[in-house]
Amino acid sequence: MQESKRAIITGINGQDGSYLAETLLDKGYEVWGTVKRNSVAENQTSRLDTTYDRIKHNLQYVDMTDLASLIRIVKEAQPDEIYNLAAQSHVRISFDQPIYTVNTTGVGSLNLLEAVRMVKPDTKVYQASSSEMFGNQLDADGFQRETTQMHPVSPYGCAKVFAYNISRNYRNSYDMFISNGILFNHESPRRGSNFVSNKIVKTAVEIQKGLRDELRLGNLKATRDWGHAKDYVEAMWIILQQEKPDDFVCATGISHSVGDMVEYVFGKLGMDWTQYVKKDPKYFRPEELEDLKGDSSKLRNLTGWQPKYSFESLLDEMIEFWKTEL
Ligand code: NAP
Ligand code: G4F
Repeated sequence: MQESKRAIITGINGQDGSYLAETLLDKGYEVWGTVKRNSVAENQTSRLDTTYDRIKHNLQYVDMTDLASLIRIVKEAQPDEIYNLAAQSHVRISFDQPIYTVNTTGVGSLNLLEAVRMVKPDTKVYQASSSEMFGNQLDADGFQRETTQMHPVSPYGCAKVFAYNISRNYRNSYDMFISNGILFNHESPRRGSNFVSNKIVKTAVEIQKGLRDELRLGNLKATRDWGHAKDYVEAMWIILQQEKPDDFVCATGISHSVGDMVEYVFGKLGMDWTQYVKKDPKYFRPEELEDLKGDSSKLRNLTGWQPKYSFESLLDEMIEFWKTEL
């Protein structure tokens, strides 16, 4: 019988890490994961309820800024695949903590590549790249794709461009299997509640239940191409199963504004959003990425990947989650 494949997920307790752990376990993988030390240990595995019993012995404290801890887990796990998802992933917060963001999200990815190169260079590596790397650059048809120039507009975007480029450089220099998934925004009930989707849904449900009386937001005009994290972690796995390492955009191809999202969620809950939503300068960014819409033809044509969730079914699932949770 063939032995099961072994994968490490950095940032396994994040939104994507938790769904990817489920996906890989379902496919028969042995899953290892990294968590970062936190003074309140109880909350760290809150997204791992469905998988914890199967992975608890393979969780290790690792910080992306600590090369030694990365070397240790690669040595112990001897993985076939690594999914590098750990990052300071909040764009607005990257303006408050630019150096930490660059050290974790940018240099941290290089630390991982060095650990792999030193210990087990035949490991396949997935690098979690981002549509934030494009900044405000659009192709003539209004889409971003693999060939679109990258002009990031946040410290987070700059750090991700570094990680993307160093991944390509290691792939070419050392003949390593390293692929970038350039993922557009993806959400779920497990999304951090300071990202706009979960903030809108959670607060709207709280307002409906009489627990709050307003929702304070920044830019309502920005548009994003929002998908569901479950669809996108499947794409991560598909990307590492290709014959050759490469870079792929993953997106729905449909974009909506933050205002559209507010209107849909409040409408679903039977409320007039204009009565509750207030603009707050605190949530505007020093430089904003105005519009994102991805063309993922390369991934779709090569692998057949396509999303199962729509904008509406994604938000419906999030609304149902918060109605039960609150
Ligand atoms: P997330 O929920 O914020 O998860 C990030 C994970 O990284 C968490 O487990 C976090 O641990 C961990 N982490 C943060 N700093 C670390 C450090 N210094 N050392 C070790 N671990 C650290 O993000 P996500 O939404 O799942 O996204 C996964 C990856 O995809 C990220 O790299 C993100 O930048 C990228 N991405 C996300 C999207 C999206 O729309 N979700 C789109 C494109 C790319 P704690 O929870 O303990 O802080
Ligand atoms: O939900 P957001 O914070 O996501 P953002 O900045 O697009 O970044 C996410 O997607 C990237 C992929 O493109 C990832 F790489 C990154 O890790 C992260 O997952 O904000 C979405 C939009 C922005 O235009 C923001 O200005 O919503 C606008 N917004 C308006 N009011 C707000 C708010 N965003 C947040 N977080 N909070 C607000 O109150």
